[in-house]
Amino acid sequence: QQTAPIAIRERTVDAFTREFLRELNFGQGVDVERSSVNDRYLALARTVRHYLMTRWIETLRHQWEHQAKSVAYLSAEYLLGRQLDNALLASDLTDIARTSVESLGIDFDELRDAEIEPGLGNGGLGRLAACFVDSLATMNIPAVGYGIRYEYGIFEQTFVDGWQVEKADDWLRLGSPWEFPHPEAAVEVGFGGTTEDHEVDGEKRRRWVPAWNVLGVPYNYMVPGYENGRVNTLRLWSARATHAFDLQIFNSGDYEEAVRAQTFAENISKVLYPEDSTPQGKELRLQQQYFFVACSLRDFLDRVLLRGFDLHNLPERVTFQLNDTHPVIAVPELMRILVDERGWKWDEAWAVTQRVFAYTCHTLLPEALEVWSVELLGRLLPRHLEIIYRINEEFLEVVRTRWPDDELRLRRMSIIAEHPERAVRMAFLATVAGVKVNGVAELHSQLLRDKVLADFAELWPDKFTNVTNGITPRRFLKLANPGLSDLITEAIGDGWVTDLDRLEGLLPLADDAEFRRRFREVKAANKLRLVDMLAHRDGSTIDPDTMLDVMVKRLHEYKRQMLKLLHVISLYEQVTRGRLDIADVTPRTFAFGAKAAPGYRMAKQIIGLINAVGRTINDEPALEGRLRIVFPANYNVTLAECLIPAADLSEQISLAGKEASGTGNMKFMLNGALTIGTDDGANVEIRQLVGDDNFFLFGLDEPAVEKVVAAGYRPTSFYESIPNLRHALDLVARGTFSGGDRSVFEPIVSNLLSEDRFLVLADFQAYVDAQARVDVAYADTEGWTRSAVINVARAGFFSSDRSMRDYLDRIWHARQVATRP
Ligand code: 26W
Repeated sequence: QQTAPIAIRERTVDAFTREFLRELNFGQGVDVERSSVNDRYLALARTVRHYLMTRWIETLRHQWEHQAKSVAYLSAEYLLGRQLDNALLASDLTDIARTSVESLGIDFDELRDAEIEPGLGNGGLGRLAACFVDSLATMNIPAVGYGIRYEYGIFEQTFVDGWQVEKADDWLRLGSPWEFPHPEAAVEVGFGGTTEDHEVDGEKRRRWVPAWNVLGVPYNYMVPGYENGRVNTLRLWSARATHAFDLQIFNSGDYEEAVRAQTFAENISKVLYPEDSTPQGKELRLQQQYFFVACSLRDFLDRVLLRGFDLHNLPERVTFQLNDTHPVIAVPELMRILVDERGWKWDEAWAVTQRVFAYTCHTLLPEALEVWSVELLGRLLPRHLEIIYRINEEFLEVVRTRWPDDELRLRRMSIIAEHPERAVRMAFLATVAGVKVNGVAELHSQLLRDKVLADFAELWPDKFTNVTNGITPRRFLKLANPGLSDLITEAIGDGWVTDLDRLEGLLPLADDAEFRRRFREVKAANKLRLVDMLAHRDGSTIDPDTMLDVMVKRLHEYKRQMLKLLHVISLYEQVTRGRLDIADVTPRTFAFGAKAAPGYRMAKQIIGLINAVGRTINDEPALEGRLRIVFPANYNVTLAECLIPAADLSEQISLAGKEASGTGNMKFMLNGALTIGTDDGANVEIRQLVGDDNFFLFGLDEPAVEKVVAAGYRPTSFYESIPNLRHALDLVARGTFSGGDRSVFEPIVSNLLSEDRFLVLADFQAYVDAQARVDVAYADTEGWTRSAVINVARAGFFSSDRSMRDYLDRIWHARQVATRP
């Protein structure tokens, strides 16, 4: 006999208000009059939470009873963005909540703005995970997201004299109404120690005797589906010291030492590593990875066992999707559980392990591929290292059978690299263990097959597949761009929110002058909203009547923020030297948003230069109202939601063959910006969908890049032969943007002139030419709007719902299960 969950409260303004006041009084201990904005925000969040709770409980119960196959998404990052708006949207309570709160004389928008977004991710990979859990819930797919509850998320970026300075992101400081801790369900995780043989029922077995343990406390987060009554779970783990530490205090009498040990344990989930793409091989990072993966596997397997399932059938119960290599230590962990703890034969365990993991690769940069030194792995996870060695031995046997006497190939494919030090190649381990390996855009998957993992693709061609990334239309259209959402809904109904292909219905309206006029009206209103937001946020002013040209993403040389900056510098140089009439320059606002990894020197230099150029050109009277740079600090999901809907031009200008997919490109397209971009990542697919007339393509493609590099690339030849490029670089070199001090930006200039790894100079002219085509197109207002509408209409493919369908069909083979009729 089960008790029904407490029935959902009446969906009326009065009921909502009663609940809100109860939360203020009983939850916060204040009355309305004396409540702070934070009190009110927390009460509002908890009120909305109540409405979702019944559905959450029902979903969990249903999942338990239904026994359908689940997806367990393992990701070290979830870049969630603000939760309140999304929860209101999913539960269709936005209007009720607003009316209710305003009836009490409270500013609703002020409460929404009080929320600090959980920035538990770096960039693309973390945001993708957040979009995926949204789609899984909306599509009624039994799924759980596992990850880490970092106490400090991605750092808060500030600028001091234009240079990036990082501040700790204390996102939990005002309380966190969206999480549900379950300390009673904590899981123990071991580290260090030794391995040994022992006997169980007369049989020899291997076991691991860890030297120290920590506890993983699960914190559950609701992941509400869009208006479908389903609420999935995101379970993030937080590290705590075990009671063993208390005992240590008692025994050793060294209280301080024992407390230090406790702090040590809790360090594991303290802070998100802010590097995205250059792994540092830091011990704590490996601890984080093993910590969350061990907790997650234990948690999931316990549930499977509790329901009485046989672990031999695990592949029918779950796929563990590995979000890049960060969770790959799960592979030896599952083997250890099955072989050491449950006494399975190696082959039996490997047969199951090989069927439950699938691996998504998110990069092409060789330096981004994680490797862990054997020394470190052996010290931290000695049993896992033994297991990895055995997996490698058996794998190399397979290679040897297929290619006898091919020593070179063996060395190339070995999971253990020998140089520069013995190290485990996590991407290879994932590829060997995974049922499937996927890239994140067509081009990327192709390059994985042909280059990065070519040997493996030759051995197992069927293992490789593609799933092009996607974005959730709930957050990135419905929430971020209410004006455009309403216009679309008026034209084609509201089915697009869960079936984004319906945007195709807008195609005929690209030729409708009245629709185009209203489309522009929306864009103009979004610009005003941005002007307002920037003025409040950091006091910067922008002119809403100029073209808004936006490049927002992590700062990385391969993404080539420098290419865009050189274009701006060149315009400045030509105008101030009188070689270009300012009247002939399309008025533009160049917007940048980018965080640099704190240890990435060149990236920080580039940020310094963008701000320095900004100061110069924004102060130049000749450019007043014509050219302006804005670089709001601390680009994050919240800022993206305001910037992207206002954009006219989307900059996606990475060197071809380097950006795995990009997802920002999709967000701009969906919000009616046109793209200037290279043939890279998902840009390729965007261009195929909108056609060459509605996309500004430029630059070398991937094969051409290969050729240029193979022939021995010489950046100086471009410097010498392109006067405008030379003038722009000379301006930087001469200290024009650094008060005459030539040394400040010298590293940037000399790097571009000597190495220029990402061919900025080689693509400069093509980029400038493409920008000239942008100017011509923009001058034709009607034509531009038409292209923008076509971009929106063709964006359906990039819904993360479609990505989920592809994962279901190609990798997971799980089914959708409706919680409610
Ligand atoms: C420190 C080690 C490390 C290495 C790589 C940390 C994080 C990474 C990520 C894979 C970087 C990342 O976010 N990659 C991006 O993933 C997006 C989602 O698939 C793609 O759209 C981007 O193109 C890719 O750069």
